[in-house]
Amino acid sequence: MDDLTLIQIDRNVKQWLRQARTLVLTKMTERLTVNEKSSRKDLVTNVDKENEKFLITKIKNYAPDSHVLGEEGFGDQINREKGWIWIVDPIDGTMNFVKQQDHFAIMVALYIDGQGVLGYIYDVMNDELYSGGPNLGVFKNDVQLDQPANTALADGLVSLSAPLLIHDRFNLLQAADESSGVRVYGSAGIEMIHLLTGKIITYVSYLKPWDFAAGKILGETLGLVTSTIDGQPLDMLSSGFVMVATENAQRDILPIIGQNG
Ligand code: 2AM
Ligand code: CA
Ligand code: CA
Ligand code: CA
Repeated sequence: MDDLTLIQIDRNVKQWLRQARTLVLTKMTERLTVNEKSSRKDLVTNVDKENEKFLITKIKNYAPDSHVLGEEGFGDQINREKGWIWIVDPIDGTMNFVKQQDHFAIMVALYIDGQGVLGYIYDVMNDELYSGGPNLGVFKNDVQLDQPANTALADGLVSLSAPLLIHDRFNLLQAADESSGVRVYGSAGIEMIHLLTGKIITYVSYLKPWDFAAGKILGETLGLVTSTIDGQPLDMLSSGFVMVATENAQRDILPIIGQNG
């Protein structure tokens, strides 16, 4: 794909995302319909669903041959990486959305034949859109971001998902203890933004494709490494324990993971 086409797609996606943000902000002023999915800690609202439908309609109108993987199920069944695959998380951090009306993101990613091309993480309440990909670089709104420093574990803050912390999985508490400290934001998208801007140096969580699709593209563009928790390559269509980190932090954490069960 030539750069001109890429820039045109990028411009369109940003426009949809701004409209999606307005949709979410408007719907937030009305009463939410909140339902449980797998548990009382796993919520979905009418806004998640309406925003996913909105984004899928925009994508399908613009690029009808695309396939869309959406968290709330309004997209397509996808079992191979071929072609244009868009991955949509209409509200990432739904618990934060419901309880805090803050700290949530809209995320979109475009993969072509399995390669990450464009990624978007929109911090709705701060009106900060992180966007880009390997051919464009990474931007916070209109400002290009530099690579974050390649900080070692001992010198930076790490983020672990609450379930991993609470249940002390994979010996991660020791890794956390060897860092400068732990921060937990409750939205994979917001954690990714903190990685992109160098505010944290590692994020580990159980994630599904829509949770990490955009962050993987943006993070790798800025020299961060994304892998499974044991350092293996991520399959973009599978769920699992994911680590996003600076190269040095990953090097420091991998030997700690899994020690003592
Ligand atoms: P979500 O809000 O889009 O569901 C913290 O909960 C982070 O983990 C959020 O980014 C959330 O995304 C994601 N997540 C993935 N699976 C989850 C689950 N089963 N329950 C709650 N959050 C989940
Ligand atoms: Ca969810
Ligand atoms: Ca999510
Ligand atoms: Ca979601």
